[in-house]
Amino acid sequence: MIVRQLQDAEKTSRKIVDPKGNWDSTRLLLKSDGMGFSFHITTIYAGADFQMHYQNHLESVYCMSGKGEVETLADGKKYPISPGTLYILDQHDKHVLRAFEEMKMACVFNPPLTGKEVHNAEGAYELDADEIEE
Ligand code: 9YT
Repeated sequence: MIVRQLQDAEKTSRKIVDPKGNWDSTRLLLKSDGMGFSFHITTIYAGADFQMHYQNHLESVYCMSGKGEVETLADGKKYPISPGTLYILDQHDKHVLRAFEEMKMACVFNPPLTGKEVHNAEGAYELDADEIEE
């Protein structure tokens, strides 16, 4: 069994700060743990308004605190986010996330992140070299 404490992990390289200033994320469980998914505690900063498109990953996001909304760009639908909301990007949905106040989220990625990923120009994370099919 593996046990980790968020407060400890936040003091290590598990905590990644978005270079664009929208979020930080402490990646508590990673590909190297061999679970088939990764698990992160993400803070979305108040006023953040940014686009993501996880072309290479599926992500589920559970809101623990704060308020905001997520908009799917294919159909322009906006979904309010408050504590208790889970949104599931099962279609690799291109989306915009807005934080009306700071939000704390629990995020799960499949395939799992290796740990150092930040968004590329499309708002996606690149795959590890061994995950790319020829
Ligand atoms: C909700 C979301 O995707 N935020 C961006 C950070 C991501 N959760 C991560 O890398 O942990």
